[in-house]
Amino acid sequence: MTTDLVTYELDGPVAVIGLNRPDKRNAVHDAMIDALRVAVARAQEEANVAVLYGHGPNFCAGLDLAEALGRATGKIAVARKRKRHNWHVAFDEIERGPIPFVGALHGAVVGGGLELAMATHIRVCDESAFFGLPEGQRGIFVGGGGTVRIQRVVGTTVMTDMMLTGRLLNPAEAMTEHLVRYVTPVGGALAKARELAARIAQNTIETNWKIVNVLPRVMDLSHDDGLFMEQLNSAMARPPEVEQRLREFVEGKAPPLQAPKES
Ligand code: 1HE
Repeated sequence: MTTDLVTYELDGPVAVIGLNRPDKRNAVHDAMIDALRVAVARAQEEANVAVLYGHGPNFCAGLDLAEALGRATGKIAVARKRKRHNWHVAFDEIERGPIPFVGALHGAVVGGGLELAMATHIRVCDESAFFGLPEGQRGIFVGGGGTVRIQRVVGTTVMTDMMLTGRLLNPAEAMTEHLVRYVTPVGGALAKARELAARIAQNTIETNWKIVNVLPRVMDLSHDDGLFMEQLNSAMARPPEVEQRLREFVEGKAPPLQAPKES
């Protein structure tokens, strides 16, 4: 298994993971998923936060359509048993793992590329980014968790439009639809994502874990069950880290609140 398809760098508490198949616009084939999972697992062991970006002029052109054609024509064997989809496993490992991920997006963020981006917790794009779901044009359907992750964020109306018409969203529209939270000038997404990641790394590991794991699950619960889950988690504050953070504030030693700039 090669990991060259995905680059990995550890910058203090921040792991920086890059999709590295720019000649194919970082299209995702099975080997890329395997390499991504290796990088994600490593980041989850040794970093407090991770950044995910794409090498070359695009974040990711989605499913490798050549590999998909190979499967459709029987040139590439399909597994005899129906296992859990490897994209679902890989993207869940990102979204529901121990550390937050910041997505740095530019150029094409389409199809499975958008599904992958939506597995990250905060998304930054630059002005070159465009967002789309061209599955309808390709005769296929979303398969990387889009029906769950994208639909919950943008709503059924917007996702249906994107899929039926193939409409591309620009960064301003992506911001309106909550696909991204920050827009930078061209070339600025990775630096902004690293800046946000460095800020997130200052939180306790425990609270970051709760933020990325409790919030999406509470979204799926009823009012009562959601409040119960919240109570369980807020009661589960772990000393001594929490004691130290509270003491810093009470003794006037905590840094002031800071508001990250929009871009
Ligand atoms: C690819 C892929 C790919 C590029 N699979 N090889 N995704 C799509 O429908 C998007 C398909 N890609 C594009 O529309 C364009 O490539 C881009 C807009 C992303 C970039 O355009 P451009 O002009 O910069 O590059 P290009 O000339 O189109 O492509 C460069 C090379 O990358 C070329 O290969 P080459 O050997 O001829 O140089 C392309 O074939 C190759 N390439 N995109 C395979 N996607 C689990 S369900 C998820 C379902 C989906 O993701 S559907 C959406 C699929």
